[in-house]
Amino acid sequence: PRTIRLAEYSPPAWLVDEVALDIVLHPDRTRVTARLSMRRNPAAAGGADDIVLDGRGLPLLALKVDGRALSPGEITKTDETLTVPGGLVAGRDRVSVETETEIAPAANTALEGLYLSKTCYCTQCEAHGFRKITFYPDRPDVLAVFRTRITGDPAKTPVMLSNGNKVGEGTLPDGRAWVEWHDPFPKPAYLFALVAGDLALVEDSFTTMSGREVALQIYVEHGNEDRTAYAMDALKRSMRWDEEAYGREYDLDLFMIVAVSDFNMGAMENKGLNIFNAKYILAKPDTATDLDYALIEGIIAHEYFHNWTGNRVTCRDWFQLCLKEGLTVFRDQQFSADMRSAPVKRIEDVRALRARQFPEDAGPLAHPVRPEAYIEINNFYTATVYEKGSELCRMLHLLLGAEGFRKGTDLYFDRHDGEAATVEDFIAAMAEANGRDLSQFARWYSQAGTPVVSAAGTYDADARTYTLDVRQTTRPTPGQPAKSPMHMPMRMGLVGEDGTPLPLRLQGEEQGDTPTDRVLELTGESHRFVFEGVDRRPIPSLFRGFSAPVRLETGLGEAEDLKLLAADPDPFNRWEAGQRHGRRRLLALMGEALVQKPFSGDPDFCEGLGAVLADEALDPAFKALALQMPTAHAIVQEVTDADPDAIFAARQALQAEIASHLKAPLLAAYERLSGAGDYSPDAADAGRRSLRNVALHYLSLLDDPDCRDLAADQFRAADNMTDTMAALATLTNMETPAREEALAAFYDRFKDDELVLDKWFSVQATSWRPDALQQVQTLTGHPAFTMRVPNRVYALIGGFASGNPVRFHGSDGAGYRFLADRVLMLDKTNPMVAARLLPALSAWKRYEPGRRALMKAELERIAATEPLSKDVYEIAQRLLA
Ligand code: DPP
Ligand code: ZN
Repeated sequence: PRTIRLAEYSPPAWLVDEVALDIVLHPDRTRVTARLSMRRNPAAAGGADDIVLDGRGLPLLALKVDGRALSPGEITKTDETLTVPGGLVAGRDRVSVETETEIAPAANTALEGLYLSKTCYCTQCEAHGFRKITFYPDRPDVLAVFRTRITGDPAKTPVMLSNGNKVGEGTLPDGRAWVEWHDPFPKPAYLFALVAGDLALVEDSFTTMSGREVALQIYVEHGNEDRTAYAMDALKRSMRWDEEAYGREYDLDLFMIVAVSDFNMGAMENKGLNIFNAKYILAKPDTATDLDYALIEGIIAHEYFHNWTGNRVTCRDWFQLCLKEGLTVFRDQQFSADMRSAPVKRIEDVRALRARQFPEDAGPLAHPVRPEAYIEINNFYTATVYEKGSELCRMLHLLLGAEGFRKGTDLYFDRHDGEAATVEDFIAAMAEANGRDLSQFARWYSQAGTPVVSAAGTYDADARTYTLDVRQTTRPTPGQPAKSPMHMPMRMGLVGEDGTPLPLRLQGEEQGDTPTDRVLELTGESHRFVFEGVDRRPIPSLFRGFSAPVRLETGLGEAEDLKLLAADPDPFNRWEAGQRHGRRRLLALMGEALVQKPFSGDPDFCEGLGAVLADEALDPAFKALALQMPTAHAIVQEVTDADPDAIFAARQALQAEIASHLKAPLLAAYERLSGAGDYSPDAADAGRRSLRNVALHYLSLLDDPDCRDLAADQFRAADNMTDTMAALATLTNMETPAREEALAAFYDRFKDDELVLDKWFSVQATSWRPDALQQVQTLTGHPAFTMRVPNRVYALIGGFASGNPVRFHGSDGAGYRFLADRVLMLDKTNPMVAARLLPALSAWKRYEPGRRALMKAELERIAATEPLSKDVYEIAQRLLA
């Protein structure tokens, strides 16, 4: 397979001004005629350039250039491209190219291009799906105005949608129906969408800041209309927020969202016609958890925000993916923080970054936020591009201030509206709008790896000075042996033992109004900051709010961490101190597990957590996060020769200790927080449920008559899916007849509800019982299991491989073999989803020699299989390199 490189970018020789698509639907023989009004690109090289159209696996049924039919001998066609030789159009600056092809949506199991989700036609064109629909220069720097005519059987596809506005419809003499859509905004082909099916419609409207009325439409399967209210509300809040926060108004008179059951990813921001994985639209209290609601809100916002960051200003090439994704994730994170609790949202986002992006940056799949080479671009929709990409925007926001950042985005939109831009364009707009030099900052886009920042402080009581030394280093990553220092903001404070904020006056600064929280900029390998007028020994609270995506070595000891846990005025660092100490405890307990020593205790830590639990001033959602110990995955990143059994034993021991130490207050909290009043998915109620369910989790670890029945009782009493799932997850780990009863009752109640059934599969896949793999294998034979629906695969196979850190890593390697078998099976039908399962093996080098060898053997078995998709081939190669 060929490697594509950023350095090889060249502008397209031909542009497309307008495209007229004529699509006649049929499950096995959909006719696609495309008429492209093409224009020679003045910015490109010569006058003799060929016209090269992408087209993957498409038959060419007819081809006309300026109305003249060309014979096969006049052109070159491969399985990937169609080339009209430049000689045939020499001297002409404008050419019309018309092609006709035929595709089979019903046979499209890869779910890229045009496919059927149940009986509904839908498309997924990002990144390279459009070339599976018709012949086209399928690259994001070719922007065209689309006119799309769809013809279908009105009994089967009464709803036929595409981008933009509906400009005509009618019925043919033979009874077939047609509609025509026109999208006035030039766009790359990856934003094209088509949906046709028998769908129910839910409507609403939104008045924009300039007083325009926009019709809002959500299309779902019949029967799901009552699950759209939250998504619709989130959409309206997103539209308002983007006006207020970024001055961005919606630009068409119609905004449509369609929910489909079969979708490889979360959702897609097609212009005016977003297509969503149904799980990120549909919600009602008895089918969706609080997490589902939060994800719906965030993803609705994300796709909507793409209308400006991605659609109006798009990407020049796929290496610039972070330009739209990083910025749009940052915007959706800001939105959710405004809708909910900002500190809680920040902690959750950092948890996700550490869980998914840090391992990527530290392992064989490490790549810069803007990658420089790929074989299959689908493999680069990664946590690094998305989540670290967002962190880079967040750092700019901190370095430039909220107003400065807004000036930068205003300039960026003004300057590049209707264009395909680059990361350089974005940085230039930020720099120019603020008169700042961001050239060193730009290194974040090209240098992979998580910087490690180590800090050391000394207090001089006589001089009343505190000297803080910080150093940054970044370890080598694949292809990047030598690293340079980064420009990063370090938000920090100094606090007294009781958390009192101390003034931060740097040597040489005027006395006066001294801040107690400030942003210092790190640019060199090391910096020394001397604070004056420090009248007592301080504890440094560094990188508050996680102000840069680094691994921090604080140099702080147990006592200091416990003090920060008790009293740091920055909620993020308060949480962070507890996690740091939790990690310290887990590492100590793992050592004890390995030599089979009885586990030691840490009453001070338990007391510290108890104080958090008791603190009336704290948000329950924050308490829930503070009480949860670092995950097994996080610990794997901290050690060499990781032993999953020792990590599991240590986690169980630490949690059991916390549970028994805090049994009374946890029980009291559990009772106090028990469901009062009607269910609301809002952050306050969700936070209470979250804390109560953390209490349930802890209490259920105790072999104690007061706690033994809590989960089963909660399962029976629950009136919302959050509480139901928390109880079911707890029961699924337990050895009790109530377990089988609950699983059976749940299945019985929800067997016809595919989204809820996914939860039933994944809860069993993530059980820590020793028979989990056997259960998963049995479930692959369950009548409701299918490898054809990505959500189901992610629930069962993905749930087991990525969400079961102890049983997936069983020492006999059976879990690895199971995953590899499934990846190879799936590679034949849906390579994108197959490749997305594989990173479950990416940390293989971090495990003890036995597991390491077993994982490597499975990766080698995959890599040696032929044929293999580009998707899986590339990931397997990189993992083994
Ligand atoms: N562009 C899509 C997104 O919103 C990718 N599926 O992230
Ligand atoms: Zn996106």
